Amino acid sequence: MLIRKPADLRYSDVTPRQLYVNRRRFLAAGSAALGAWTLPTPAKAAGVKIANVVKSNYKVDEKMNSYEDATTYNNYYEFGTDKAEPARNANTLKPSPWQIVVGGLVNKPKTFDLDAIMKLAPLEERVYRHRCVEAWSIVVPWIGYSLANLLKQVDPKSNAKYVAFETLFDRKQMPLWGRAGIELPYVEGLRLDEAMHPLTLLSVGLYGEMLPNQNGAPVRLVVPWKYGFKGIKSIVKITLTDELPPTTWHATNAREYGFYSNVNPTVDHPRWSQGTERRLGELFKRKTLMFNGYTDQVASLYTGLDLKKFY
Ligand SMILES: Nc1nc2c(c(=O)[nH]1)N[C@H]1C(S)=C(S)[C@@H](COP(=O)(O)O)O[C@H]1N2
Ligand SMILES: [Mo]
Repeated sequence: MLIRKPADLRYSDVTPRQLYVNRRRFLAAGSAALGAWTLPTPAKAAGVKIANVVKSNYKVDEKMNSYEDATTYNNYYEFGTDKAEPARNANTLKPSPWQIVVGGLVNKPKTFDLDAIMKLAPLEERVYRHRCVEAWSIVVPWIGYSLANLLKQVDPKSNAKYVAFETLFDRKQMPLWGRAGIELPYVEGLRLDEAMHPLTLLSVGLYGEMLPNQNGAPVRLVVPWKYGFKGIKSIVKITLTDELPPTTWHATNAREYGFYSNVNPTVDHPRWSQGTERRLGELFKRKTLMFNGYTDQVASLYTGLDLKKFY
């Protein structure tokens, strides 16, 4: 494989998936995929291969879910609240051109366009467990890099304690927004040390390809030791702050969803157990692991914190 320095990587380095690999998906990607030198047609980034991805050691030793599982069973309320709806409805989202505005308590506020995001750090493939608070889970080969790479570029001020994230909210691109039943834009937040943790992934792709819209194109978060809703999709804004940022699910129902939302089999949701989960594609439930199995890496972030109180 041709290896190039990250600085040489361009968003336009993405190449179309070869026709014979999966004709149906290629057709879904549409005619834009025929022009390898152009940006993919906005709504059709799915099926577009990402070049120069390095394999990461962050790889769980479990069977991966299928591309089908990961891209047809989704939560993206802006495009419908049923699991099958985002895959059907998110084609109205335009993931290009795209910008993420990064500011707040930083010394070097900066706006990143997609090209800059794609080449900011070497793109890695990381196979993570991802567990939804609704007790289903999935193992996905994500593509991206540690969010810390981006945060370091804006140089957080010493009084910055939290990072707030915001999803795009555009009624034209999200015509079903009124059915979401949550306040929009979707917002999320992390403590700064959580955001700087190497496991916290800024993701631009999965299964070797750019993120399909329903998975949060063109750039989303994956925080594998927390419930899936912390993995905010289609990010347009990142703000460093000294105050606990509002988070969508906490704002919707504070009793049921906390700020931390670490995967914790000993703290049940008020309406169901968090002790077990169903891996998509499997018949029998499996035990949910503390911090979703990432205890060795993240437990030290929470020494002295009462995880029942700070759920
Ligand atoms: N903007 C936005 N981000 C979101 C959501 C959403 O509804 N809107 N759902 C969250 C939830 S509940 C989960 S479980 C994950 C699902 O990610 P996936 O569809 O890629 O598996 O996205 C999270 N990010
Ligand atoms: Mo979720």
